[in-house]
Amino acid sequence: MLSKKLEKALNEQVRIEAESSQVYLSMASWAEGKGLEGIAQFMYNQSDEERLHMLKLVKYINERGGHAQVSALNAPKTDFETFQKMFHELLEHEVFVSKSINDLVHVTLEEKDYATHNFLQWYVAEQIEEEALARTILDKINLIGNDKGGLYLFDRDIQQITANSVAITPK
Ligand code: OFO
Repeated sequence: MLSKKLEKALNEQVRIEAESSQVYLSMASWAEGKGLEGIAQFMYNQSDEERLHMLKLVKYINERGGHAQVSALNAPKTDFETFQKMFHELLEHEVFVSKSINDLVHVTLEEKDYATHNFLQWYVAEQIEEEALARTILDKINLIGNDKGGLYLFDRDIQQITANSVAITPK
């Protein structure tokens, strides 16, 4: 059985994962509108992944005798100026999510809930991969600069990349 404090903290993370899904959906839509098909597909995939992260938490909370809450979400921004800035925002967002997962892990230790501590290790590992992926992409963007051919290839290749495939893009 989850403590009330931990249940509340987990529900807060449900909201953050749901908002992450909306953030990336908004990025996907912006990119699609700019004709950046590969980037759009990458963001749609990210959005789907975040929804799965949310669902995994919802099911865990209910399985442990809590009540997973589906709450109102903050609206994401809709204009990202340039795709370069958009990927900077993606990294910033992932750093923010990593911090919130860390805080949540801290609560499990305070509450001495080692089952939830164990459950959250999956998220800890996922955040390391997602941050690494965002940094790898930003490195590529810096390499491309304003080269149009480079941008074409970037947009073509990025749709193959997911957080779990970051290892295929060594520096
Ligand atoms: Fe939910 O994985 Fe990143 O944000």
